[in-house]
Amino acid sequence: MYKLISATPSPYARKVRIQLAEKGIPFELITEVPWNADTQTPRYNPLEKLPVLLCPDGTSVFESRYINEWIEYKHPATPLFPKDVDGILAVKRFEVIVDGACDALVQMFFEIARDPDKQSQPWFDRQQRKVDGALRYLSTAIGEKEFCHGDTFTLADIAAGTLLRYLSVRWPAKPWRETYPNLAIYSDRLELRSSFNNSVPVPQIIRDRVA
Ligand SMILES: N[C@@H](CCC(=O)N[C@@H](CS)C(=O)NCC(=O)O)C(=O)O
Repeated sequence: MYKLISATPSPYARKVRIQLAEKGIPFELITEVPWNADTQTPRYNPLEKLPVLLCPDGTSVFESRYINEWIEYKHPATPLFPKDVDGILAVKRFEVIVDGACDALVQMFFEIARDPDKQSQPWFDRQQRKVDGALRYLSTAIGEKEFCHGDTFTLADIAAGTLLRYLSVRWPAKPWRETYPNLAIYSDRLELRSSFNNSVPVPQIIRDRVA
């Protein structure tokens, strides 16, 4: 059986959890705090990040977007990519935007964890602009539709949905729901799926100093 090294707030890990659940692939969930010194993540990923998918043959797969694609190739049933090339590329475009926004949010999270005299407002603002840009993009691209692409649930929806819920959990003061009511409706609808409902993000306490 697969094992997935995951963290409870991680939008990256949640993408893989949701994909595995949507496809009905059983896996053992291993919950870690990747920022703590005793994480086992570096044993399996030279980049020291989770999620990491541990395969029954002892190999590991890492980098969420690559894991998602790897799973699509290895387990094609219940496809989460469209069939046509243009559709696949359109879905990947959503994934790129969402991962970029999540990366910016992680930067912001650690920027404000620094001692006050070491924090950089211009750096924080730069990251904030990326998140704002991604939300603007998603709001326009999704509009009032049920799904990001076409009329089926794809990896694009998994990505967009995880970003939106991550915002609510880690950055509850950000008024994205008011600014983009269409995204709030879209997110709430996705969260009704059992794959989403069973993987609701929860903040973690980071014990060790990181920044
Ligand atoms: N691009 C990576 C980002 C993963 C990532 O940043 N994971 C965080 C947890 S949410 C992590 O493990 N960080 C530890 C580190 O960067 O040292 C992916 O998509 O998998």
